[in-house]
Amino acid sequence: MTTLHKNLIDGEWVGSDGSQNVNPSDVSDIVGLYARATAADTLQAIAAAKAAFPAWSRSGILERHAILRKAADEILARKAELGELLSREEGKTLAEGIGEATRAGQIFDFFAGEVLRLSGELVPSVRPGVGVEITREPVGVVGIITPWNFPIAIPAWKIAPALAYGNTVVVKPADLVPGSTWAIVDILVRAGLPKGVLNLVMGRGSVVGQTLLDSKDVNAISFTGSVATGKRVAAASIEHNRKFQLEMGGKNPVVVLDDADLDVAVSTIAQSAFFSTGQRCTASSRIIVTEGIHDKFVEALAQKTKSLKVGHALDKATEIGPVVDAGQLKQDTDYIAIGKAEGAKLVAGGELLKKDTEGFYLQPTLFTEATNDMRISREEIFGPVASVIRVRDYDEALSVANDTEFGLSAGIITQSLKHATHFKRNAEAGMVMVNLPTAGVDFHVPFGGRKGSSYGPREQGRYAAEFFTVVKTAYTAA
Ligand code: UN1
Repeated sequence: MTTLHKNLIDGEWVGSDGSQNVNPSDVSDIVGLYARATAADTLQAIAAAKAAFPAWSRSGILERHAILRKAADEILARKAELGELLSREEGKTLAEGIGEATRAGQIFDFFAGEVLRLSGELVPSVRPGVGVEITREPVGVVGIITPWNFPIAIPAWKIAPALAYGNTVVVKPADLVPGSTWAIVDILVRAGLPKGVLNLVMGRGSVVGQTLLDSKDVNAISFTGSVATGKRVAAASIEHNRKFQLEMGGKNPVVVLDDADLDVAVSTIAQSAFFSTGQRCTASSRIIVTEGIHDKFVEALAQKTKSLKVGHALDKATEIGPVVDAGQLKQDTDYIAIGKAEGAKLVAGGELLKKDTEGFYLQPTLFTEATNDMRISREEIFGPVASVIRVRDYDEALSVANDTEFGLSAGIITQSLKHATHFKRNAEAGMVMVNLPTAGVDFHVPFGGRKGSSYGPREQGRYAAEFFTVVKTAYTAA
């Protein structure tokens, strides 16, 4: 019999029935049974977080440091097992799963350190004899809503800073991948978190997510997911005068100039367009290539794309795992049909694949001769589908790169210092990558985008303090 993984509310594991978490590499493999929270459960979780806040927000820094440290140690010690769980529930390869679990451990480690580095400023007042202290205080109850594509790293990079800075949390993981979040919540509780500080409510967005949005007791929401849901988080949060942070989508450009090293161009772009099955908001989806290198590059990238080994996520030889589920697969194949109908040329992939196990297997797909006004160039596909847009020169490349509603990550492959420097300054994106994939970021520096990709302060690194704290300015007469 499969054990039921329950929700955590006010320090108690609760829930009596659950739904099955299915492996996208093999739909006959049930990863586990996970409880479904109701609206009433979610309200209880919020109430528990609210009740736990006064004590936790005043807890000693060593207590918070020790808990986060211990969690980091356990995540890192169990990275192989957690990575496997992640790959089973999400479908990215085992190497990617273990890499992501490692990243989660490093994030807890980083924020354990940040707890010990909390500081403020002491400033002289303009009035003699008066002192001014500027400090940061926790925000309160933080609602965390996470997507399915990074089942452990994204929950980690929201939960760790929330707790480090003294907030209490209600976390709702994506319905498709509850297992990884359940595992880190279990680890944190055993590491010594007091009851009510961290609450886990698994279930549907329309029930659990909506209850978080509607609650006046949720003081901040950190959300990563779709543009449509992000807009609802924003509207509901304005209503409650609540802080919110959104990380939504991307349509990330990578520019390849005539002077690019061809091997670097092909390997970095294959990596950021297709690895993790292209299911990253940082994935390269618009490959903007200048005339002189275009044909040579397209031929090499098409060949590389065809050579990528698609298969079961846990098979050691697999380079590209399955798509996460039937719904996402339909979205991907719909966009492939749209690309063809729009007149883009399909040069690699595009077909569903049959494997020994029944799963959502799709060949990595490359279009060429795309234009920037096609839907495949404007809308986020969120699958292993990328297209090449031919341009005359650097100036046209930059203007095409910036001609998008999104602005998360932008890349350039060039050996020219002049163009790399100009691109770093002029790309309208939160992150710029020179001779590197647009996806795959460090865990200790700010993450986030501009324009339609993101809203609010940056996530990760020291900059996370901006969202997870509020500033207080205190004046004292001597
Ligand atoms: C990465 O590219 O390393 O949902 C991270 C996403 C992003 C995370 C990307 N929030 O794809």
